[in-house]
This record gives sequence, structure tokens and C-alpha cells, in this order.
Amino acid sequence: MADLKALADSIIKGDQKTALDLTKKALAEGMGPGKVLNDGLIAGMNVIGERFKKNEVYIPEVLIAARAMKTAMEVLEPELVKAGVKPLAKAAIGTVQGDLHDIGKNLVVMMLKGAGFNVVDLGVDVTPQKFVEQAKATGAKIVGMSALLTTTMPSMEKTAQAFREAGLNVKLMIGGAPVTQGYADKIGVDGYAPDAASAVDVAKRLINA
Ligand code: B1M
Repeated sequence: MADLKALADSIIKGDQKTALDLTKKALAEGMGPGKVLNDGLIAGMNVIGERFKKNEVYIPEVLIAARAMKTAMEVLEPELVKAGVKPLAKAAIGTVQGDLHDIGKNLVVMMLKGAGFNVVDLGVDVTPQKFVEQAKATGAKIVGMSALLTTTMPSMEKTAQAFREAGLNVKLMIGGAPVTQGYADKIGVDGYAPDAASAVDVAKRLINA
């Protein structure tokens, strides 16, 4: 019988081979792909997220865990589609116009994927117009903006304004080293997260709001 606790542990350790083998074994034994995802892969990523928040692990461990999850997802994803397992929600995340920093944004993308969101990565230097167009095109319910430069933070405000003008029903969340809750309140967005693990909590709160 496939051991989902061992699968979660393999994600926590970032052990790609074991994660892949245990995922294949669970599916071959007829276990539901949703169960493998939730009680194996996501359970492991949740532990990493909590440890990251408490500074018990750092960026390299998160990246290694995310890589193991990605490897296992390659075999799990087609089965999830076949079984009709729905993602939590669709989210579109990008680094704002003028800003090329993407390491933090990529971590947020990985953690959201790890938590069961369907994430569209919009890349870097994303204009307000592109955020709006992509939210429309993808049907994203959450749009996330990342900025690492004080000089590019105003692009978050412009993007929030562009969403208001477009009248789209999406939740906006922001983050990045110079960004604060106070700034989020000032520009009128729905959420702010100080790190990638908290971004998952905020995104879950927003889809339930
Ligand atoms: Co740049 N850079 N950089 N840089 N760079 C900083 C940000 C800087 C603080 C360095 C410094 O001067 N001490 C400074 C900004 C000063 C300021 O505005 N306050 C700076 C500068 C000035 C610049 C240039 C202007 C330098 C120049 O050319 N003169 C230039 C700008 C280019 C541009 O963007 N147009 C530039 C360029 C670069 C590189 C290309 C060399 C490289 C980026 C490579 C890349 O991203 N692919 C780079 C790097 C690596 C850094 C530092 C060293 C590291 C940033 C990083 O990746 N941190 C940085 C100094 C530092 O922080 N020590 C610096 C790790 C990452 C995991 O953290 O991105 O904060 P972070 O993400 C966190 C949270 O913030 C949060 O979750 C993440 C994980 O916990 N988070 C979100 C992020 N996005 C979120 C979104 C959310 C929620 C949470 O919801 C949607």
C-alpha cells in the first residue's frame, strides 16, 4: 500500500526520485489522484511553507522541495485532469512594469502551485494593461503583483487602478521586499503577504472572502 506520509516526507526532503516513485506507486495501486495530491504532495509543501515562515528552512530548501513536487506533478497532473479534480482557483502572478526581479515571484508561484492553485506565471516587467488582459484571458480569480524596487512600487498602484477601470471581479494581492501592509491599504488592494508561504494563506483567504 502506497505510503502518503512517506510521499509528504520526500517532498519535505526534496527527494525527487522517491517523490516520483511513490506517486507512481500510489496511482498504480488505484489511489485517487486528488488524495495523492492533497495528502502527499500538498501536505509536504505545507510543512515546508510553515518551516519557511518560522525561518527553520531557507530559500534553497523551498526550491528543492518545489522541484520534487514538480517532478511528481508531471505524472499526477494528467490523472488529475482525467479525474476532473479542480484546482482551488486560478491565479495570475507577475513582477510589475520596470522590475526584472523574479526570484521571490517564482517562489510565490511555486508555493501557490504547491497549495493546489492553478497558477499562470506572467513573468517580469508586466504592464498594467497586460495584467488586466491576462486576467481576462485566463479567467484568473486572483492577480498577484511582485515588486522589489521602491521605484516600481507605483506600478502596483497603476495596475490596481487599471483593474478598477476595467471593472473586473478579481482579488488583487501584492508583495516584495519594499512592500508593506500599509502600502497595500494605501493603494486599495485586497491582500499583502510578506513571504511566499504567507502568500498561500492570503490567497486562500481571498478566494473564500
Ligand atoms: Co536588484 N536590487 N537591482 N537585482 N537585487 C535589490 C532589490 C536591492 C534592495 C539591492 C540593494 O541595493 N541593496 C535594490 C533595490 C533598492 C530599492 O529600490 N529599495 C536593487 C537594485 C537597486 C537593482 C538595480 C536597479 C541595480 C542596478 O542596475 N543599478 C537593478 C534593477 C533591474 C530591474 O529590475 N529593472 C537590479 C538588478 C538585479 C539583478 C538582475 C542583478 C538581480 C535579479 C535577478 C532575478 O531576480 N532574476 C538582483 C537581485 C538578485 C537583488 C537582490 C540581491 C536579491 C533579491 C532577491 O531575489 N531576494 C536584492 C537585495 C536583497 O534583497 N538582498 C536586490 C530573494 C527573494 C526570495 O526575496 O524577492 O523579497 P524577495 O521575495 C520574497 C518576499 O518579498 C515575498 O516572497 C518572497 C519569498 O519569501 N514576495 C511576495 C515577493 N513577491 C511577492 C508577491 C506576493 C507575495 C509575496 O504576492 C503576489
